[in-house]
Amino acid sequence: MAVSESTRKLAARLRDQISHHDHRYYVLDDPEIPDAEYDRLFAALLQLEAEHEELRSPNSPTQRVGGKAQSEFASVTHGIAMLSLDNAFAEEQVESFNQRVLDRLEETGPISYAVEPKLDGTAVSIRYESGKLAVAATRGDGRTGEDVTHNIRTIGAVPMSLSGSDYPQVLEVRGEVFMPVKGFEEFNAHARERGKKTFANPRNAAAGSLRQLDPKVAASRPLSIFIYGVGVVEGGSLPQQHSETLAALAGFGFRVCPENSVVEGAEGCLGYYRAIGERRKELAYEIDGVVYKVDDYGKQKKLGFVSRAPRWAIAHKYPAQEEMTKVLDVDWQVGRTGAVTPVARLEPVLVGGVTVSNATLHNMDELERKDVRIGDAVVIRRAGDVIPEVVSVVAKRRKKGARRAKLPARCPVCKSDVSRPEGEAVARCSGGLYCSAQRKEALKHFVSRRALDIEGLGSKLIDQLVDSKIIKTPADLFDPAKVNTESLAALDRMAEKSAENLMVAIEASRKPTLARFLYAIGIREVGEATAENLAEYFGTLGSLRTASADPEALQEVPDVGPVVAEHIQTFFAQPHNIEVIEKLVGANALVIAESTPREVERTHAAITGKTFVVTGTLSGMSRDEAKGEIRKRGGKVTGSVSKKTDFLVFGDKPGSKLEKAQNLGVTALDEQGFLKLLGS
Ligand code: 5U1
Repeated sequence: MAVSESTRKLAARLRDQISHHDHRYYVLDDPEIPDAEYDRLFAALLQLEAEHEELRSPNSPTQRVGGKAQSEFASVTHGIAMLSLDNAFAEEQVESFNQRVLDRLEETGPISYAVEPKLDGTAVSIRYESGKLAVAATRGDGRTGEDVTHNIRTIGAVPMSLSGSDYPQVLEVRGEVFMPVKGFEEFNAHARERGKKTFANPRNAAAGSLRQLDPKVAASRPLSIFIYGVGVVEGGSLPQQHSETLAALAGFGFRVCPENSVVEGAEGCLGYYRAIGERRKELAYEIDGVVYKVDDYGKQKKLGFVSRAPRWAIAHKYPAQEEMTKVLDVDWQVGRTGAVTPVARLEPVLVGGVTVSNATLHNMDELERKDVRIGDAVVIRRAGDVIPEVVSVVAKRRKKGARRAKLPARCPVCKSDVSRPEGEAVARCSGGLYCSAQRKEALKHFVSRRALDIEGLGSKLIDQLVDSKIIKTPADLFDPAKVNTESLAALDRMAEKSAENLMVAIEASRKPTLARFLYAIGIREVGEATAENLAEYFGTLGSLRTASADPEALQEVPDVGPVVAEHIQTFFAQPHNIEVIEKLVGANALVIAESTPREVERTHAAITGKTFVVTGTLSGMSRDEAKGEIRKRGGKVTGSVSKKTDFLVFGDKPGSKLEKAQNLGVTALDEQGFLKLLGS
């Protein structure tokens, strides 16, 4: 049956609406409608396309979930070659570059440079014809790349159709596909948990996702893109300045890096390099440098290029985050929960300006999968605040006699049995609190900033206090016969004044909230958000203890599933845990600020039953107040964004959660939007 005009119009309207909301969400980080509303639009279009074959189109937003798998990668010849960039590693090289530009242009005044971060992803060219996405290709050798249109379509930040009407009829844009850091870390953590292969770095994650014949794979990965330039432009024109072209591209619906800017001369470039370098750790995406481009296209043309790199641009690299070194041995570290983790002891190597001599191998599964052996040459990686890790073995360099590390049968610290249940990645020491390593880690967690927050009680002091047998459990910290100014002052590098300060800090920590206390006692898999939900639900430690015998009751609490419920049950069933808790609260060592469990007002339809994450600094209330308001209305608050999150409430400096939410299709609300929701 032919499709009626009204159905055709309805499909077109739905496509326009969905594209508009994709842009608001993925490109502008500023969604207009809640998720559920978007899902309804999407489902309506899917249904129309399912009912009427004529309405299906490769550029429909429904294709973002992954269309048909390809049988091979076709090759695509780039209309204009995709250039590469020369690199500068030192300030003098940037000054020489600027001087060469001035000399060739026969100018003396400062040159305006368009500057932006250089992302560590994979370069692509995307061609639009009459405003519609036509073909997308990898860089390949610069002249010919692979057709990855099917995968590029799955990236929410890539428009299927251009906005406005003044775009060139043929427009090729160039940019970098990348996997935001948070998405990468969560992807790997998830893969690790399931014993699956992890990605070495976000760059490989992006490249690997594009090199898939089945677009459903790319659709399931949190990819994004920044557009940084153009190739072929026909049937229309763009501004004469690179910076203005970027603004025009943003106007057509592309995502350009928000950090892009214009600076004057080499000094301006170096200032930008330093400023971005300082913020490198906090950016939601990995960068390996910044790029300086002569802003004026007329000048770019005059300068031309040599071989495959333009004379008008240069990449200024930051110190590498990956280096090669040798594994001297594999040590075994015992964590708070008894997990026995292999740690590679390395020939010290400078990575990103810091000497690294140890790197984690995560767990036995990873060690075996990566097949790291003692004596191997390995690539290690240190990014942001994350612990350095062994990424891969340089197999070609393996020498005869490279030995496999063996999981010790006994805990290297307390000599208790180490067991690794069949099929599990993690091996554990069975010593519990008998094991001083577990005790030390448990104590470090107990006093940490988000737990009891005892300032000045750092890792080395805890080691000393445990090694010198002054304390064994958290309760001992509050026992004046054990921890006092004299016993503290007798420790290494502890002056009387520091001992006094520490006693004041211990005193100040005596009134934790129930949520902090529950987080501090270190029940497995009870993070801050779960601790808050438990505190909110049960109100008192006593009620939680009573309920702990009943996993079903525990699962009534938002965020608590069968695994966490079992951990809670196991924790409260251990006599030694009860003994510590009773010492802590029994003699009023700690006075826990408990509350009566709140009868949740189940009246607020927009919030009840929905899952929220709150991030960044809000101006009109604290994050805790915001969470309280959500809970009052029957909403749940969790700590990290996942597909199950309904709303992300974000304030200033939202960090990578916003990016993650954007990539997962979670509705992000700024403070105003949140207040509206509260009031509605
Ligand atoms: N940000 C950015 N990355 N990047 C890579 N701009 C940029 N420009 C490039 C490349 C290869 O090339 C043009 C200068 C041609």
